[in-house]
Amino acid sequence: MMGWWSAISTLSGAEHPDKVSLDELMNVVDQLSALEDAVDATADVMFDVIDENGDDRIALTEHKQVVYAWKGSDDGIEDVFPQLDINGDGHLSRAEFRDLWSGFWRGDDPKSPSQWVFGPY
Ligand SMILES: [Ca+2]
Ligand SMILES: [Ca+2]
Repeated sequence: MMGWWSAISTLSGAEHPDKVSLDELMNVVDQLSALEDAVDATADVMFDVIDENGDDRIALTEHKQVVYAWKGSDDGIEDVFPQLDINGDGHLSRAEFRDLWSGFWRGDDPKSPSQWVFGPY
C-alpha cells in the first residue's frame, strides 16, 4: 500500500506526504481518469489509422502494414495475431484493440497479449 500512497502524494504535489487531503486525492483521481480517457482516445485514433479499408475491424494484412511501418519488419505477426484476436474471428474489433492498446501502455501484466501488439520481442 505504501507504494500506492507515495504515488498519490507525489502526483498530488502534497507538501506533507503523510497528510494527503481528500482534495488532493480527488485531484489525483481526476488525473488518472484523464489518463484513461487519453489512452482510449488514442486507441480509437490508432484503430482508424490501422483500419485502412474502414470496415471497422483490423485484418491481419492491415495490422502487418502498420507494424512494418513502425518497426521496419513484420516478422512474427502471423504468430501473434491469433493471440491478439481474443475471440478468434480472424479480425481485431474496436473493443479488442482498445483492450490491447490500454494493456500495452499500462504494461502491468507481462503475460498479457498486449505486449505483442507490435510483434514478438
Ligand atoms: Ca479493415
Ligand atoms: Ca476478434
